[in-house]
Amino acid sequence: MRTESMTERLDAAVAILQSHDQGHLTDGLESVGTSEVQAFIEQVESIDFEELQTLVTKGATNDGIPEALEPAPVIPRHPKDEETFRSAGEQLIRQGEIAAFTVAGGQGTRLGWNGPKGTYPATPITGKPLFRVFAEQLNAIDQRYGIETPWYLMTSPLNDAATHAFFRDNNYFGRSPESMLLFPQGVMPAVDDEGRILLEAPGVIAVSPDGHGGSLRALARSGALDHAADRGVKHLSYFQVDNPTVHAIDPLFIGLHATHPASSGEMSSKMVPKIAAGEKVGVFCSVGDRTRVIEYSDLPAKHATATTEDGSLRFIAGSIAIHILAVDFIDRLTTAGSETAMPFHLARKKVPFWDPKNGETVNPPEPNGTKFEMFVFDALEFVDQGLVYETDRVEEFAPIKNADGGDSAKSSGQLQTERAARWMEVAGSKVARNEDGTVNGQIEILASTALSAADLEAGSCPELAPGSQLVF
Ligand code: UD2
Repeated sequence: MRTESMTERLDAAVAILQSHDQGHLTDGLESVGTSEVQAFIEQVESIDFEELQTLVTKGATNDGIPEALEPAPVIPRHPKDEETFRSAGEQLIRQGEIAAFTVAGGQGTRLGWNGPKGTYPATPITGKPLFRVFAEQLNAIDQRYGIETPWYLMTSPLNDAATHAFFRDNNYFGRSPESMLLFPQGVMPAVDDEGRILLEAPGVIAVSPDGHGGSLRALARSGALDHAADRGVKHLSYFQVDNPTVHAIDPLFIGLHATHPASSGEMSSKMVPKIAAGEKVGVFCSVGDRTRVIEYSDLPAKHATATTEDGSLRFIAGSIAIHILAVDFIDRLTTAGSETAMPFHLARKKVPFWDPKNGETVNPPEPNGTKFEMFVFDALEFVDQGLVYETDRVEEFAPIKNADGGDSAKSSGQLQTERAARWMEVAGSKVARNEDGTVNGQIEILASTALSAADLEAGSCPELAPGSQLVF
C-alpha cells in the first residue's frame, strides 16, 4: 500500500522526470507493485539529471586527445637509492599509513563468470579465487609488519550482495571484518540516441556501473575515507580485481610515491613497457606539466605505432592499473566543486530495453544506447606531479579478463608459474624447464612463504621436478 509520503515522493519524482523530458520513464508504472514503485522513486532520486543533461548535449566531458602529446617520464626499475625508498615505504606500512583498495565493480562480461569476478578461480594448481589471493597477501603483510591493513573493496549494486556473502561464507579469509569495508559504486543511466533514458522493465531504469573512476566518489560516500582517516591511513594502494600477481602493498612503490622528489605524493602509477602497438592498455603521456593516461581505444594510430630511433615504441608506458592515491587527494577531489570533477567517457553499447508499445524486452542486435563511465586515471589531471614507475610484467601483471586465449586464467596461470620459477631460481633452486624455456610444470608460492623473490631463502627452496606441481 502506498503511504502518503510515498505518494508525495512519487509526485515529486514524476515532476523531475517531466521537467527533464524523461516522462516516458513512468510508462508501465501502473502495472508494478508498491515495492517496485518505491525502488523506482529511489532510482529517480539518485540520478543527477543536470549532469546527465550536460553529458547528453555536450558529449564526453573529457577534452578529447590533445595535439601536444609526449611520452610521460618514467622512473626506471631499480631506481637510484632503491633501498632508501623501500625503507621509507616500509616505515609508512609499519606506521599503519597504507590501506589496500580493490575495484571489483566490473561486470566481467568477457569472462562469462556467473558471480563477482573476485570469486573466479585464479591460481594454476589450487584454483584460489582472486579475493583469496589478495586476502592472503594482506595477511602476510600484517604478520610481517605487526599491523592490520584496512582493505576497501568497491563492488557494484549488481554484485554487492554476492560479494558480501562470499566473504562471510569464507570467514573473511582470516581478516577482521572491522578492518574491511565493502561498498557499491554508483551507477549511471543509459540513454538512447535521442538522449532518452532507457527502461529495463516497467519501473526499472536501465543503469550500469559508473566506471572505476566512480570509486573516488564511492570512497567518500561510503564512509571509507573517514574509516581511513580515523585509522591514520594516508595512502590507498589501488589495484584491479583481475590481476592475481599484483603486489597489493609494495614498499618500494609506496616509498617512491611518498618521498621521491618527482612525486607530489598525491597519485602515482605503475607501468610496464607495451609489448605491441596494439596491446590493450592505456598509455602514460605528458600534456604540458600533467601526466595523463590515454586509453588504448583513444590513442591515435600515429602515436600508437610511432617508434624511436632504436625501433622501440615511442609511447611505450603501458598502464597496468596499479596506483597509489593519497587520502587527502581523494578528499580534495570529491569535496571541491566542479573544478575537480572527473570527466565521463561515453561508450556506445547494446542496451536491452523494455518497449512499452508491445510490452516486450528488446535485445538490440546493434549498439542502440550510450553508457557513461569515469576512469580513475583521469584523476592524474589534478595531480601536481604524478610519478610513473616501471615494473616488470612477469613480476606483477597477469590479468584474467577472458574465458580463454590471452588474458585468461590459463595465460595468467602460466605467468604466475613463471614468476614463481624466477623467484626459486634467484634462491638457487632448480626448476624444470622445457626446451623453449617455459616451465615444465606448475608452481604456486603461498604469500605466507614469500611476497617477493627476496623472501625465499637461498638453499631452502624445494625443486620443481619435470612435469610436476609444486605448492609451498
Ligand atoms: C583496464 C584499463 C587499461 C589497462 C588494463 C590493465 C580502463 C578503461 N582500461 O582495461 O588501460 O590498464 O585495465 O589490465 O581502465 N571496474 C569497476 N567498475 C566499473 C568498471 C570497471 O570496478 O564500473 C573494475 C573492474 O572490476 C576491473 C577493472 O575496473 O577490476 C578494469 O575494468 P575493465 O575490465 O573495464 O578494464 P580493461 O580491462 O578494459
